[in-house]
Amino acid sequence: MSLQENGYEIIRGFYDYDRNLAPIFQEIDRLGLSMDPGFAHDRPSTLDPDQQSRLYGALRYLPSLVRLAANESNLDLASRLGLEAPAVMHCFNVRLDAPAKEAFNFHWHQDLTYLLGSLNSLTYWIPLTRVDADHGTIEIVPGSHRSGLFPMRYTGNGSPTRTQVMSPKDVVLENEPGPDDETIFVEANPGDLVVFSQLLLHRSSPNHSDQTRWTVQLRYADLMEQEFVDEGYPFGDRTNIFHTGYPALLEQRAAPNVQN
Ligand SMILES: O=C(O)CCC(=O)C(=O)O
Repeated sequence: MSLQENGYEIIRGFYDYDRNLAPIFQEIDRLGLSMDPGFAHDRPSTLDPDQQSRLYGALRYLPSLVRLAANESNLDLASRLGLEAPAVMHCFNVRLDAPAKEAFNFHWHQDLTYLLGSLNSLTYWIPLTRVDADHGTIEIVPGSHRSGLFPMRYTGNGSPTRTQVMSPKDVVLENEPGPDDETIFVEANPGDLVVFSQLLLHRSSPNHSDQTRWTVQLRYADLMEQEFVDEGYPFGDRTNIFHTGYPALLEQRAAPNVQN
């Protein structure tokens, strides 16, 4: 199976646009219009930076997003992909990437390093608009999930405390993928689902088009995975990877001659 081998899979036409995705835009437009009478998700944004940041802060609360996260088809798929007891991680969000704005782009990272969850947890990356190298997308390193955790360090001062919450900017890889590494710019349309292991290396790619790129990120962890249970179900809203046994566990797994 492609997810096991490559660390990602693109399932074309997984969502019904009108039923699953359009309600998200309806709610976004309602919010945006309450800030600016000229707002529409498919028009260049006229929001000032403060409004933009308030809109961004509100997106994670959209009822349509919560419904999508808890959608039975998502959970069934997670089961088919090997999660014994799939659970929604409460970090779902909508991303907006305006043309030529790169300040919020994520550099190379593995989601597990800042979100935690189970070692087999999955990211569902869902385009609400076309994604490709022109419109902006994610660039991924196929198969990178099989190498375990890539050496990385905390970018803040000293060591992170146990309750330090992190985002991708708080950790940096010791060695980022270079020109010799095979990477792919994911190409997908609204309705398609991009599923990947939270260990897959990926980063944001710039939006060169004149349209906003809209995407949803959902994550599913496995409540029955023994390592997740043993670690006390760690989640990135209250601790960070440096205070879990995950780095050591993943190093052991990646070592030659160790059976996974
Ligand atoms: O959509 C993007 O540009 C990156 C999203 C991402 O890497 C993440 O949510 O972990």
